[in-house]
Amino acid sequence: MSAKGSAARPRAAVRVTGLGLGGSLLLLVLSGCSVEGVGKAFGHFGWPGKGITLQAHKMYDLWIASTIAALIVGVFVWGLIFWCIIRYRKRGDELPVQTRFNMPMEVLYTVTPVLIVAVLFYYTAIVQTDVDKLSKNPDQVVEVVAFKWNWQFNYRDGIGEEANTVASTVGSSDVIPILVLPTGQKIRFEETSKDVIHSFWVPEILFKRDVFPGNVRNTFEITLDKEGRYVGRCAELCGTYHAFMNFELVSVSPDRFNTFLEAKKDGATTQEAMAAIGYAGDAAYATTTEPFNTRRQKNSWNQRDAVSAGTGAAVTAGK
Ligand SMILES: [Cu+2]
Repeated sequence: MSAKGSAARPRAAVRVTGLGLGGSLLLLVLSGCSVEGVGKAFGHFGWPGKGITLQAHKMYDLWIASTIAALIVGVFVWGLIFWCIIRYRKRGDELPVQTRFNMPMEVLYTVTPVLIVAVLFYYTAIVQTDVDKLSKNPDQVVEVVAFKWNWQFNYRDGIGEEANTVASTVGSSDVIPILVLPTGQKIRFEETSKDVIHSFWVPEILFKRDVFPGNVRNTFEITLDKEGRYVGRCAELCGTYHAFMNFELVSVSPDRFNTFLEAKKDGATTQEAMAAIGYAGDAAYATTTEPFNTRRQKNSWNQRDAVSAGTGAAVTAGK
């Protein structure tokens, strides 16, 4: 008995020390020390990067920190497994000491996973609440209207269905819809669909939300903190041309955004308004994706150049 007891105690001590080390590492990581650095070194653990909104950065940190925590636990467990395999490998026909109950170990086995889950839950709940938060007075309100198979973006003068659209951009078979938005401002999205369920998704925002038809008006807010042009997609299988239901988010400084919006309000086309903020010529159109050719002949899925009519319309139509 005493031999078993003294053997179990150092092992338990090693385990507790290991857990303590793991826990402090987890805390260190969750406190945001060098989360981005670690993420970069490991290809962001499958994510597109740190994201382009304040909300995305929080989700990114949570994802990387959780993955690191999981890896720490994983490495510790793998270590124990291999240590046991080697240390207690079969050396002869003699049976090893048969043990049954070890209360401290049993308690540790139960408490440790519960603690890990609790810590993950705590940080997840905080980040989720933060990402879902709606401000009382957003700086911009954009109504996202999805339909088979394109997007319309309405710039609104207030919150809710009763507000008015002051300007809008829309996509067609020939032109990818462009959504110009300012950095550093709280932007509220209000989503509605004309037909089936779609989903608004910009991979760099690290976020997507379903767009429902009928009375459901899904909302969310973001604050962009990086300028650039990013492809947006429909992330809910909505029909034949779902895969081609793309748009482009153009993130610009507030000054340029105001110029764009004023131009649109004055009746300019989306491309003229894009030119007004320095995106002239080809740059006035989407650069991250291109329109899908909807004029293909039937049963010609693998055929290139199967255009029957309308070639060349891409630059003029759909403004
Ligand atoms: Cu869709």
